Amino acid sequence: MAAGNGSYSGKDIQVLEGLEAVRKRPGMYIGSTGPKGLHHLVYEVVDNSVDEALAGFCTAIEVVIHADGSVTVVDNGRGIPVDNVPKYRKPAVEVVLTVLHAGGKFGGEGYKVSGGLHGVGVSVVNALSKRLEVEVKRDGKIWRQSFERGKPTGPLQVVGKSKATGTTITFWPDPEVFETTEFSWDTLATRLRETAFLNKNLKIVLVDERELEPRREEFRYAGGIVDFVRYLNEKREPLHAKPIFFETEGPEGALEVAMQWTTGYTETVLAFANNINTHEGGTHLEGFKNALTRTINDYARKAGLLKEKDENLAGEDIREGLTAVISVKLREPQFEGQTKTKLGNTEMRSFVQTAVTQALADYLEEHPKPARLIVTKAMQAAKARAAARKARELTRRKGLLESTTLPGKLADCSIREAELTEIFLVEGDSAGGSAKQARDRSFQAILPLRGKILNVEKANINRALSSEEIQALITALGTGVADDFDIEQARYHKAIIMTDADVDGSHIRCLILTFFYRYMREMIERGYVYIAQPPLYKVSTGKKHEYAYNDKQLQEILARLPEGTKYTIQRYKGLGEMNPEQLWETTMDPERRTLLRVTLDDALAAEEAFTDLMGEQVEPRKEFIQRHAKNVRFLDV
Ligand code: 0RA
Repeated sequence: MAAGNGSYSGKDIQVLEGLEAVRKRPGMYIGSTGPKGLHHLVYEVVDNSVDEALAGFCTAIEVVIHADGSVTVVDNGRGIPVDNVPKYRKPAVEVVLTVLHAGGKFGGEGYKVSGGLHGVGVSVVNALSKRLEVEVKRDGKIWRQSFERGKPTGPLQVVGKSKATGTTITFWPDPEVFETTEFSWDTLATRLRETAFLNKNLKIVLVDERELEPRREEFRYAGGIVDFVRYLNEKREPLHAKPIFFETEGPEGALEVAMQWTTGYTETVLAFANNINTHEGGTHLEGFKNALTRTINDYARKAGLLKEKDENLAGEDIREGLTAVISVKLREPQFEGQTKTKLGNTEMRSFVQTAVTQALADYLEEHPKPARLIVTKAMQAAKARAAARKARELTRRKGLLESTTLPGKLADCSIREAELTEIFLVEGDSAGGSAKQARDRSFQAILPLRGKILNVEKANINRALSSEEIQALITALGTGVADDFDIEQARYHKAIIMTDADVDGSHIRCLILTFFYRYMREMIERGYVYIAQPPLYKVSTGKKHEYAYNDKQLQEILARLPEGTKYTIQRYKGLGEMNPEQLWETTMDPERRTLLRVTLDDALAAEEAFTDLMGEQVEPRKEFIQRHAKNVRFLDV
């Protein structure tokens, strides 16, 4: 396929595998059949449109969530080819939608890079949709075909004329496959915004028709990843006015970097390969970090800021307060790691390292003022870290952080095997008291946390560690913290946050999550952190009662009641309103409760939410709390 001149024809499409497997084991192709997998369907279609954009043929993509739960993705690319594929004696568009990996871009030539996560292709979306409709505008005509659960319901047909080109795909996710088929505006908006940042000038529109008044947002960034960094730093205070930007191309691929230090303590370095967020890092990120550490140290010495006797600055001190986006594009990316989001191509390490060293050295040379600020900040970070280490050694000697001296208010469980046990982090002493009575003490531990635990985003590690609530949390969990963190020492494999269903409760939940995110990230990565789901309502009819965990369930329960039944509804405002038995049967009993597992799926969304809520500026925090008062959905839980 010669993507350059559009001389594509059906015979170029390669066939790798049949589709049957997809419906049998959907998780293999889209990760899960939960909300994550559901949203993956949209990304898969959009990524195909983005590929058209990367190839230079598409400038706009629109994603519409319809009232009936379907999603339409429209692009103005070339349109999926409609000519016959000899091997199948079928139009290419039908092959693309019914044969796994028949994307037409697996032959090495063709698209320079391909964005689709594992390149599974739109056929996977088709297989997992109860219905799918495709419309192609191409060669002056409009073509249309429909499918049910991956199978055509009729042949490709011409339905009209058009001078335009492009592809429109509408799909209805199959409720037989997915645990939920409800799309989240926030999840889609976050991902599409990110895609727009990574593809300079590409216009992506998201529309939600489920509301009475349709919601619409347009993402288009002339500055690309520089705008991305500005966006991430919107609620932070930059150390230098303009983000540093550079790009380069070589036989290995293409590289773009945007970076800006802030006065804060948070390191936010996002790395992408072919538009995929490589959460687990990889060679490109290693190359970047190596270059950064060396170049800043070299400069600090040359400028006389670091003396001969001084030790080199550590990478983490240099990256304190840094926000950076690294984007590489390469021909044959190798994705490794647990979630296949770690770039493995070895040539990328030296490619990125060389490019960043050169560009950053030039920048520092040409911008002495920001350069000095950056080095000074790193030197301060190094000092603070040395002081924190000393403080930790002191507290350790005093036994404060040792797991042998468990906090007084912890009601521990009797079983010692961490895999079998759980700890409830409970808001307030009174709810803590109920939870202690309600629990199964063999495997459930209770740690009441009083009031608002220290705001760790604002405090550096030194101060955070001296907070009593935080110390209790660390000792109870047994893992140590930050540099000393050791997941193997975890005393429980479930840490369950249990807070009231009100604004204060969601604030406290956010504080605890921030703490995990900053200092015990691996607890989240391992899937050890959960959020308890207490009910919102109790519906009583005589002696019987039922619980509702959301408004929809409440309506369902009421609708199910026989005509004329008398009932009362109690709305729970806090955990304290439930007696121990109720707390047990609704929220703590593993047989009956639902837990939300916290994942770090979307680093951007998490960063954003934590910064919104915890950062220095008051306005965004207020706004965040108002927007998310009812359900904190910023993490993909
Ligand atoms: C196969 C080959 C070509 C384009 C596409 C597929 C294609 C797929 C999708 C899915 C959504 N939008 C899309 N746009 C294009 C190459 C076409 C050519 O060479 O003319």
